[in-house]
Amino acid sequence: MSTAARQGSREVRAFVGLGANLGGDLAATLRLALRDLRALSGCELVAVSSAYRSAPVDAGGPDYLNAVAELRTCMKPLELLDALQAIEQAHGRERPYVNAPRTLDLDLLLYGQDQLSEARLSVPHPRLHQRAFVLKPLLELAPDLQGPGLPPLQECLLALQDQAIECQGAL
Ligand code: PH2
Ligand code: MG
Ligand code: MG
Repeated sequence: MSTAARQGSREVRAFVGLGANLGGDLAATLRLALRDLRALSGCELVAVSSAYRSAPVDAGGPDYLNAVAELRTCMKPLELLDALQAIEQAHGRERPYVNAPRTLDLDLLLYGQDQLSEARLSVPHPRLHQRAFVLKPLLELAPDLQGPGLPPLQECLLALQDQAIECQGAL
């Protein structure tokens, strides 16, 4: 039995989107972020998608490199959000305006089948099903995945053919 199960806390399958479009070697940044996710107590890094390059969607600046990580966690959603934001800060994240280019973005995409709508956090991520840079790596890890309150994700991805995205291989 895992420690979480012994202590009575629920283990949840969560997915985190990683993105970067500032600061030089984007793949190196994402690898360091994965190292930081691996080091979180209360989280196990279960799987990591390939890295994907794409132009910014609804934003400006250089191309992004994105990936998705699957976690098994006994952290509560806001606790996990705090941990993700601390990692972003450690990588020099600044927030001058909405959708500004960023050294590192870590988004909590899904937290089991939970639906949350709080001031700091909406889960599933509200734009998850409208973005190929999220769906492509997410469905690479979990092709049959469905999110609570979301339309069928494979169909959503098919409808986003206009969002060009290029697989760059393993991180
Ligand atoms: N993130 C955004 C806005 N636009 N576009 C791409 N391609 N990748 C991103 O990660 C991204 C974006 C806001 O978080
Ligand atoms: Mg984001
Ligand atoms: Mg974010």
